Amino acid sequence: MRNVAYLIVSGAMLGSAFLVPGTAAALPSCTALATDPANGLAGNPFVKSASGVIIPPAGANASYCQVNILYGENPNQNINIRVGLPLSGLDGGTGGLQGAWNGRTQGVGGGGCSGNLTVTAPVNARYVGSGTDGGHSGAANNCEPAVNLDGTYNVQYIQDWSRNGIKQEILFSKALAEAYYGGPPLYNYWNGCSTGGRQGYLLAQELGNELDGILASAPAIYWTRFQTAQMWGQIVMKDLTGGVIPTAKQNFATSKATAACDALDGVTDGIIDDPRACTYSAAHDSTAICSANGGTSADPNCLTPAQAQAMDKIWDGPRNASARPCGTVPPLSHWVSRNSIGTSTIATSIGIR
Ligand SMILES: [Ca+2]
Repeated sequence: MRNVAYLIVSGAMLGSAFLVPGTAAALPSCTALATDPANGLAGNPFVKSASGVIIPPAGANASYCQVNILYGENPNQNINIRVGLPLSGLDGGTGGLQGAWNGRTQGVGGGGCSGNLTVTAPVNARYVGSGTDGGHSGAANNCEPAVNLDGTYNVQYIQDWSRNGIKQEILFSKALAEAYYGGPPLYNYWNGCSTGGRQGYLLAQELGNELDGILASAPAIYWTRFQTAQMWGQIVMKDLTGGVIPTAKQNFATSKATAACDALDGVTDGIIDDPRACTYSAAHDSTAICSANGGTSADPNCLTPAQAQAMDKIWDGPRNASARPCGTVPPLSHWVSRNSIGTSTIATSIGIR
């Protein structure tokens, strides 16, 4: 309700100066956005700190007004929010509907467990751009603080990262745009991929009335299945072979599977359209097994029986105690096993070297 009330108060400014020449002097400068209580930051009990500064042009990046906010409703909540505003007419902006602004806002999302405080792309396109660190400013993409040392969940961290940060990001960006330019945005958008896509889904569910359009690319949602499948390949390799199957051997196995199933979709193009239709088994393919291990392959990347069995299980995906698939469909492990991720980032994250 606090945010709703805040927006209603800001709404009193509707149409007061927006696009009306000769009244710019009544509007706040970039600096005043953070220092004048009329603009919603100074004096806000949940704004721990705020600043507004004009960033000079740098290379291809346009000059803009950068507002940084540290938001928190308790000592353990510390959400950094950045709003980049193309310069208003008062601050020297030109070429837009008001100053350099195109009249729209665009919130941008993060990836993995990281946030995103880079707003230059939307700002250069004349949007009011916004981002948040999701409440954690530590090492980039570090999910570990979500679980406390005693094994309990860090609920503040999880809630701030999953919903609180992006919701405040949107609300502050819209309110600051209205304050800075003297009128409300014409349209408000969200633009995110992976975690940013997931954030788009969250915003649609919980803040849908505040946005006109949401670009939720490759949304990383349904984590109980998604992350189970993402770790599946590494777990299988560790259990069956004691470590990572070298990438070259994974690629060898992939080439065998591709050769066996490529044509199932009617086009021999090196792509298996639906991996679920492929019943190829490396463990049952003697040409994939090294001759030294009972197979017929002399290829330097041939497989041991354990490696072949592991590849089969990776392709099959995780199953629960009832042997029912319990990962994403098709299993993300299909994808992981065909990428270097399988032997680097994720493997490292669960202790495989
Ligand atoms: Ca094909």
